[in-house]
Amino acid sequence: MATHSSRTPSYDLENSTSYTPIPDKPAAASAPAGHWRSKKLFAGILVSSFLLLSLVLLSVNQQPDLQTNVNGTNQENFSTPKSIFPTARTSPPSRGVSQGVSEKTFQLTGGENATYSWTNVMLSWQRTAYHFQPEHNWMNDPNGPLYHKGWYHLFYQYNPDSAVWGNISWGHAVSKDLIHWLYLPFAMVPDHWYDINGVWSGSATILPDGQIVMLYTGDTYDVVQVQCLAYPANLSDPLLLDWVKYSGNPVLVPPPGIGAKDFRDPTTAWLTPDGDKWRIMIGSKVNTTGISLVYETVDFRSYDMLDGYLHAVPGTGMWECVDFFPVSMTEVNGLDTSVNGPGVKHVLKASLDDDKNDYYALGVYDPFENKWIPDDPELDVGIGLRYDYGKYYASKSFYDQIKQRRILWGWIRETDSEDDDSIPRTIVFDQKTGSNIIQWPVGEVEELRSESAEFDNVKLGPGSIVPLRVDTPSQLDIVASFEIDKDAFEGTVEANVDASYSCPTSGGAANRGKLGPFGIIVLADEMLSEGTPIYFYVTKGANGKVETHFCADELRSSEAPDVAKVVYGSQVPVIDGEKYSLRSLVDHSIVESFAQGGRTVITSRIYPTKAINGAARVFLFNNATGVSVTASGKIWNMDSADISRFPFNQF
Ligand code: DQQ
Repeated sequence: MATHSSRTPSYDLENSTSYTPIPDKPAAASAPAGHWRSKKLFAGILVSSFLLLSLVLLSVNQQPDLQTNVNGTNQENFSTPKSIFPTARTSPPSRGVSQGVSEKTFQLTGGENATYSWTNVMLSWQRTAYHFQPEHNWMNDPNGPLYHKGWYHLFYQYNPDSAVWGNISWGHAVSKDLIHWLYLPFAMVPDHWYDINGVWSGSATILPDGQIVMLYTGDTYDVVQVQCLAYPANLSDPLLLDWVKYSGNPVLVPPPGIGAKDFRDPTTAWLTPDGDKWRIMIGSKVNTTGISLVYETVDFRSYDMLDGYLHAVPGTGMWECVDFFPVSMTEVNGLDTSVNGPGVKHVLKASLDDDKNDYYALGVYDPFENKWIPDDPELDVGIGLRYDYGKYYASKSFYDQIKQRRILWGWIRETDSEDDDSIPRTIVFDQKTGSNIIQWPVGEVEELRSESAEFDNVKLGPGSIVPLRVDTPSQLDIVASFEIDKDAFEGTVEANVDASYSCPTSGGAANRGKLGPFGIIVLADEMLSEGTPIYFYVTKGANGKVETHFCADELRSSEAPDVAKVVYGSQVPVIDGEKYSLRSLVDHSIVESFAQGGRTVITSRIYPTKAINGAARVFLFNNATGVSVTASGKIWNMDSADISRFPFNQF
């Protein structure tokens, strides 16, 4: 029985409406938007294997040319009618670089570019409402996050002139709560010989006496990567408006054996065991081995390089934006960067330039030997776990001394060039598994939750789909848990289970197994010609070995051919007795999804053409063939964040 808040009607099974989105004739594709509301739901629950079959069939062939017929027995019923898709690939771009926004251009496998006639309605919809992004133009990595005198500060790689990377400066914004942001004037621009080609990424260190040290990479006039020091001109200014570049810059140049273009992105500093020196790390590579160099300093002006590397992993290529921080194995709070000792593990993270993903590993840091040893060499940095299995790169963490938590920000790239930073996430060690971290959106994001609706014990038989009513389908916080029917689960074995199941190569939610997929579909249109399933896929072999995968399937996220559409995901640990649980933050073109409380995370960047504004829908689904699934959860509409210029005239 559904329950609900007093503010909105809940998803109510008894009064629910049926859903028949797939026409058996192309002409039905133009049915009025409200059509689906008119049919009564049999026994209160929509169990539409028919529909799931159509989802399967529609998803089978996901080449960018969506008019390709599928090879299914009901092909004439389910193939996408040619007429309902935009055909013009030659129309002029809707918006362009000159307007501060770049067009999407996605390279098809054949090498040619595909374009689509994006309308301004579609493009405007794509701009997020509660993720941080600049007013205009290009942004990339988050830089030097810190908390100072009542304000969270975020700096970011920014091109003031255009919507493509270049002329990299440090944008600057402040927030009281990590959600609502006020833009400030640039903190730093390329104006010295040592950073004239860009004020690249860097990190902040707050010294015990409150001083703030900012280290960043400068790209010199002759394109050499050097490290530079900057500091606030006036520490008593809560907004830290003015930054001074140290007159002795650069403070570090590439050491012998390191390429001039392979030496960047200094970390936050941590103290040596004696507490008399600071150490920083810088990412690099030697041939194809990714490495982290460590330097010691007393004053941040002169440095000694320590012998060897903190760590190196062959074959991982250039390590960008390295990060190194402790996590507690016993406490729930985050740790300041210099903490070490019993009950502490260290996370080493590298952003791999080669594949543009953020990889981390848990390990133990020996500060005397200056070595970090991974707990599991098979899950070493760059070959094992990722922060996020979707679009998420160049992340940086910082210690929030006010709330004793470690907060992580990442850059959410897209195939267009308007980029966002993720909702800040807390990071803790997963004390239940002992083998991964947990990421979770900061609690402050819940300030944006408004009306909600609950769904309780929705029974999803094999091949079923249930619509959930929401008021603002482009801005949602969805929490859902799923239980597989226990007896059916015990009795189900997939003798031929593919031990190498992986979301990216699985074919997506169309690929049916006995125990999955099941989950939610967001940003779908009512005909399900567009939609992004976020789901679990469980495999259980004859030997009883169970694996759970958490995936996000973008294959049908958009009818436009000029955007990337892939299936993301990875395994997620599910401990005995746990339900399968997910949370998805839907914010227009960004969907951040967290499985099992944040053990596995996927950020999708999707560009629907129909499933936008009021036309978007949300569904629960179970496309498993062998088991029923029961779903419960809650959906909140999310307000927009206030992100605007700092109102200097009011102060
Ligand atoms: N972006 C910065 C570099 C960094 C890269 C330049 C990662 O410092 O290595 O914009 O996205």
